[in-house]
Amino acid sequence: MSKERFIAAKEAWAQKQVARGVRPREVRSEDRLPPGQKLTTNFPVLDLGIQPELPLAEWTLTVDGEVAQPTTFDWAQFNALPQVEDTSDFHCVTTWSRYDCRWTGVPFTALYEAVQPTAQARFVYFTGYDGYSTNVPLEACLDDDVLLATHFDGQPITREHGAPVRVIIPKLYAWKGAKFVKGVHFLADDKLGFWEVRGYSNGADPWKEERYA
Ligand SMILES: Nc1nc2c(c(=O)[nH]1)N[C@H]1C(S)=C(S)[C@@H](COP(=O)(O)O)O[C@H]1N2
Ligand SMILES: [Mo]
Repeated sequence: MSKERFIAAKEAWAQKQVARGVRPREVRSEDRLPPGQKLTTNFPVLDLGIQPELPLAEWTLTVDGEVAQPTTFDWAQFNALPQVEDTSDFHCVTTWSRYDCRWTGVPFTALYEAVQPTAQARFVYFTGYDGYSTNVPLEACLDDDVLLATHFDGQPITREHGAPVRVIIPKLYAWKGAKFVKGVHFLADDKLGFWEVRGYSNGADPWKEERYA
């Protein structure tokens, strides 16, 4: 399937959800599974039909915008940043959740400290090598479970899951975490990403079922 047709099909699906009036529930789930989600033990792959091949020798991550130290990291420089491991649950808006995903990588806060955002920075706009983008309030990125992950369950992240580096923001639906991350742009004003301009909620809180705007 061509990229355009694939995206069109995904958009149609999202439109249908909006048309059906998929709305947050009245009562918030009390357990670990957010409302409207089903637990899965496998790991589905969601992408735009492109899984870019990114040799580590050519890979870079550019961090710029409202920062004192705009920086383009190569693979070695990126891996020289502090590392953490964090286990978290993964919630996709298409209703599957996966528990206990063990990620290793650079905490977002380490990147933040490296580039020194200005007082104007309030939003983060992430881009991927596949043309993807998504936007998140800066405050949400500063949680200690937010990572630019290089490893999943102790192994380098596979290509289909976003190699070599993907963003993980466990408290939001997974579309807010860019796979194949290429750029992290600190912004004063919010700028909607790929799915956000196509009707997905900008809030994306699974516990509030913020699926579609
Ligand atoms: N670059 C990029 N990142 C992306 C996506 C994408 O299509 N491209 N899809 C998002 C969506 S909708 C989800 S649910 C997760 C899926 O991650 P997975 O394929 O590892 O399950 O990645 C998110 N990040
Ligand atoms: Mo998703």
